[in-house]
Amino acid sequence: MRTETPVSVKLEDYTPYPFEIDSVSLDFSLELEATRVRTKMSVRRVRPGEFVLDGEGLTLNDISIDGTPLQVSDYKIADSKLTIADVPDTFTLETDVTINPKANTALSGLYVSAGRFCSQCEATGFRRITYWPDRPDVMSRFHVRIDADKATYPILLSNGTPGKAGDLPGGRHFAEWDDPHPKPSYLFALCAGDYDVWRDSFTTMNGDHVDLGVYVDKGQADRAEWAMESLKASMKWDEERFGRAYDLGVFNIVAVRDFNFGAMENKGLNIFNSAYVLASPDSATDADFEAIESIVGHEYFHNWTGNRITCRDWFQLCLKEGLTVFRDQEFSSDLRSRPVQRIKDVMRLRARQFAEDGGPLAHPVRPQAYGSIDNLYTATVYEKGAELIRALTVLIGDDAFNKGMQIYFDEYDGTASTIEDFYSCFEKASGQDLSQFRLWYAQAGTPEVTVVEEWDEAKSELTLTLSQKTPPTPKQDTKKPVPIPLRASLLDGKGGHVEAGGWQDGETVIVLDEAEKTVKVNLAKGSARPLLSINREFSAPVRVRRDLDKAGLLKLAAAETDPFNIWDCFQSLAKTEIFRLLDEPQSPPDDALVSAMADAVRLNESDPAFAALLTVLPDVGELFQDREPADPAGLDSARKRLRKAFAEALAGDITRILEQPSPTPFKPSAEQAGTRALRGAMIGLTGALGTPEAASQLKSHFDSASNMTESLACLRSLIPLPGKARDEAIETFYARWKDNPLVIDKWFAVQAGQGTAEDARRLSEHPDFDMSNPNRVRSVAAAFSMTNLAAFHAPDGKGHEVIADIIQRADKLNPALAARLLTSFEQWKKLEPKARASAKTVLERLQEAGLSKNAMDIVSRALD
Ligand code: 0A1
Ligand code: ZN
Repeated sequence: MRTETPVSVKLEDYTPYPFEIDSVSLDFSLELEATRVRTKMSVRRVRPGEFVLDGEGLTLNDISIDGTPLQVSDYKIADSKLTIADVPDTFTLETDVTINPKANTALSGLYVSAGRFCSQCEATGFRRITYWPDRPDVMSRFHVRIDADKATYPILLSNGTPGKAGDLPGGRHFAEWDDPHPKPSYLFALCAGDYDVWRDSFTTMNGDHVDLGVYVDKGQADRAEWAMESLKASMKWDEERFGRAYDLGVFNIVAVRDFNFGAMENKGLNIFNSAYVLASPDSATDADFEAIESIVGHEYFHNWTGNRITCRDWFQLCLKEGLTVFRDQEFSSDLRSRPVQRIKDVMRLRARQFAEDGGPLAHPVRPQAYGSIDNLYTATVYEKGAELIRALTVLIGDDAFNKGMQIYFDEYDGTASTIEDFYSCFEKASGQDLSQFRLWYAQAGTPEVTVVEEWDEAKSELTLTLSQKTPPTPKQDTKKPVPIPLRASLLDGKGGHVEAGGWQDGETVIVLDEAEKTVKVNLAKGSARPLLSINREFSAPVRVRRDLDKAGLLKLAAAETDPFNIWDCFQSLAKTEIFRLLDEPQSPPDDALVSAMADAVRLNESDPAFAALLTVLPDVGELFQDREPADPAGLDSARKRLRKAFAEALAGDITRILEQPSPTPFKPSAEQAGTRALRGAMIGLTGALGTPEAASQLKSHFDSASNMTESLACLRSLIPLPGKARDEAIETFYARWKDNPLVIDKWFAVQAGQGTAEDARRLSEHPDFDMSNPNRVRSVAAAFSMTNLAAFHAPDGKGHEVIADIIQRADKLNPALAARLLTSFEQWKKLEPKARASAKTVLERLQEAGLSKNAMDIVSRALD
């Protein structure tokens, strides 16, 4: 048995590095199985302490100080660290190591994807390339020289701007790259191979010229156009919104098929999962175009929030990630529809982060300790981290927020900073003490806010009693109150606002910063009782509990002026109705509610992207969070009954909308995407009807679809409808796209996302299933375990077994991937007894069998 119980790293143990390394030269001689890396660094002592470097899986050929080779007795290599006992105060260290990129299946460090070299160094990949103090607070100027076989690797890229290049004997060539900006090692990047390039340029607001390139597989350059457009839009947006320009003459993006995450913000050389670069109208959905735009933006925005100002240590990860997610969400809101973007962001937050916060893997946005850094790239750090920045803007106002950001950029440029540094800027800008707000970063769990209203008719006075409570989470039993900024408004029920003393334009921000708070609002004598709209635009990441019944919620939905809250009222109504249908399996869905839901869709048809969101019922993952013990299969069938009734109520509209032609020629614009989103919603509802006629309509729509959004929507809707139409669609789709891996990923995912455990197993045995490719593994395993909860958590335990088998195989190659897949078990304690027992057995079996450090960290926390 192999049990690598992770040792925990603690925030309180942080000590600064005793040395500074002003500059480093890296010399790569690329060979698939034996790459030589020669490193030369100028080291300067700045405080007392040992000279220790990190290094993992390196074969050390030579090591010298100031040109004198070290003897084996001069240094120690143990536990992935190289320690040199006696070093001068200033010296040059040279190392020469050999690494094997081809054998690197973990995709961390330097590895090979489709015969080309690429690197991934966040968080601790650089130590798999050379010996180095691999921590973000050691920042250095990098000079890189790469030599390689010219015919196989004609393009050699690294960070910064290109220097000398030329031919070498033996068919080899070399290229040099210089990055003038000091950076931590996690931002180092190298790519080498044969690519096609989509080129363009950008002139910054300072008049500087920037050469832009998107490097992709041969023959695919035109599929990089949208990524390039998104990059230029991002560069312009950061100048206009935050006054920040790009700072090098070159910005390159390289797309790779094998990548553990979405993309990586390496300085001047972003490396992307090809799923977030390549797009063409026939092969990419609107969701793909939107994701490319937002991820290109995200990585570009890191140039200021992450690269120029980086993190002191990995506990501060949210400093760059939460802030950069906030920035990319704002970018998408400005380019597309703000309310639609807000709803999508909250859907994602509730599905992923609220679930995480409510289970055994819950952790604060800035934790005090972690077992494995790779497992800290979570929805809590990213999504809740972004919500906290948004809540800060509500708390201190946009002007103080913008001022604080400028202080941050100006005062902390070139540093490795902390959350405290960041908040000091907003304290300066707003004059407010934000120490209580920072508690949000230290406490895990989603606060629950209860709102009780009392109306005094005689005094025309509304009394609001607001209270907050954050449930216990692992190692945190009690919580202190946090400041919760709730945007609020009083509605007159006729589409307008009621003027209340001190509320500007009918709106205010109530800051609930105690366990309980009472707010009295006095209205003009004789006023009718107003309706309260609260947590408008989802101003704080909390669950709001209100004493509103179905009639009250319907009335509020009709009176609401905030699109987010309109959508949210219907979400609450649908949720309550699904729970009722689960508890009363014989009872039909409530007609009045269903027709109100259908009316809301019709009423908003002029904003089709918003109307499409009104057709989406809360998914099982979200419903799950409110039921203990949770019965995913029961919730799924109750949800399907409501969805079928909803589809029946919209039958005429479905036909009418789908009879109109899809917009041509295809453009990935927000406007066209909105139209297609509503059409896609109608295709989805056609599937929910579940009749043979529906299946044949879907099949004919599938056959004539002119874009991937609709083609995939039809395929998705056909999957749960067994029969010839479905089987033919599955086959035709495969035959048409078998040479396009990104589309075949979708083909796997739609089937795994709606099939049984047997289907998931069959897909994992398909000849195109590839354990070494994270996208393909996720297209089966994550689609099944994270979006198909009824089948994954089936009481017979078969769903758990199939995923556990995939995880065990994946872990041997790629621990970060396996650990991420394991998080799908995070809700196991909430399950009904049979599924709960099966999940426990499977987790214990995995623990017993022995797993990587990353995977063990998740399993042991889940079982705790
Ligand atoms: N910083 C990247 C995310 C990322 C993290 C780790 C990676 O490899 C282990 C790769 C990417 C981002 O926020 O986009
Ligand atoms: Zn990021």
